Amino acid sequence: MKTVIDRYIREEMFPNIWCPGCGNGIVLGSIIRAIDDLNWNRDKIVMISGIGCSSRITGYVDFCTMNTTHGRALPFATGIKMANSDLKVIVVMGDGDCSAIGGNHFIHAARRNIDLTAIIINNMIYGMTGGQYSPLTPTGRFGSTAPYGNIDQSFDLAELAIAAGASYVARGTVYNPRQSTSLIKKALTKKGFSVVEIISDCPVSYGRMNKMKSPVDMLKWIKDITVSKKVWEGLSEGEKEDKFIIGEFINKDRPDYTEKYEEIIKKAKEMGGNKR
Ligand SMILES: Cc1ncc(C[n+]2csc(CCOP(=O)(O)OP(=O)(O)O)c2C)c(N)n1
Ligand code: SF4
Ligand SMILES: [Mg+2]
Repeated sequence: MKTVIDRYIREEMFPNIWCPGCGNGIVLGSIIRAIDDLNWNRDKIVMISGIGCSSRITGYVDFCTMNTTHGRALPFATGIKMANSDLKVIVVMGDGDCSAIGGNHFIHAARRNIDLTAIIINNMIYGMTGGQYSPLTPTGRFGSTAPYGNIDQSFDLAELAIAAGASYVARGTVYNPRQSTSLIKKALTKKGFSVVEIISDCPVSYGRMNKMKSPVDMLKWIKDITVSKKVWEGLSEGEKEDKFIIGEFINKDRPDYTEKYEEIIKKAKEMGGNKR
């Protein structure tokens, strides 16, 4: 019998490239379940990604997909949404893809509040290229380019998205795929720029360098470092270090960019090209 997942994947693209125990497949499952719950017409769904292990996701799903260049998934998605605002546009990015090379695109997409859903698979490392640290690698953690520990302060991606103007921001983990599904579902139905960061495991590049011997160890670690907002509020400052809040951060209404742009087109037509 076919599962929900089977109904949405491109079987001809399998086996996938992901290492055993990688969290990317769990996120793929959460995205598919969210879309299936919404019962959307798959021909109206466009999924865009950049480059990275996580970005391979667009190869495996039977929607309209584009695997673009590293860090540039949001500009491609912006163009598609502006050209046809009826489409449901979903962008899947890695932490490096979204917050390093694509960091500027991320804050400006949030600032414009363009009606897209960005799903960031945050494994806290450049998985595909061998474990270089990213702007989301926690301070003190190890990477192939931080053999003595990362001295950089990492971004809080959710706070960054909120400050830049996103309408919906949430964080889930691969340890809680059901919660991730429901957060993704809410993001997909939200008008404006919606962001769901999913903390994921890369046992090969991150786990090995940070003394986690197996994917199970990594999942247990993710469970330990993530807390609800309520639990967070009861923690001491020391206990809050290295912990991530999971759940919903913001859900607000603000005019989205495609609507504002359509109003401008209407106005320009009404004024027959006269600017004043
Ligand atoms: C312009 C450009 N710079 C660098 C690269 C090399 N590169 C490919 S994937 C990647 C990092 C991927 O890390 P992340 O976005 O976190 O995705 P992950 O592999 O961890 O899922 C880099 C630096 C590239 N392909 N293109
Ligand atoms: S290197 Fe890491 S992120 Fe890439 S497929 Fe392997 S486990 Fe997954
Ligand atoms: Mg990564």
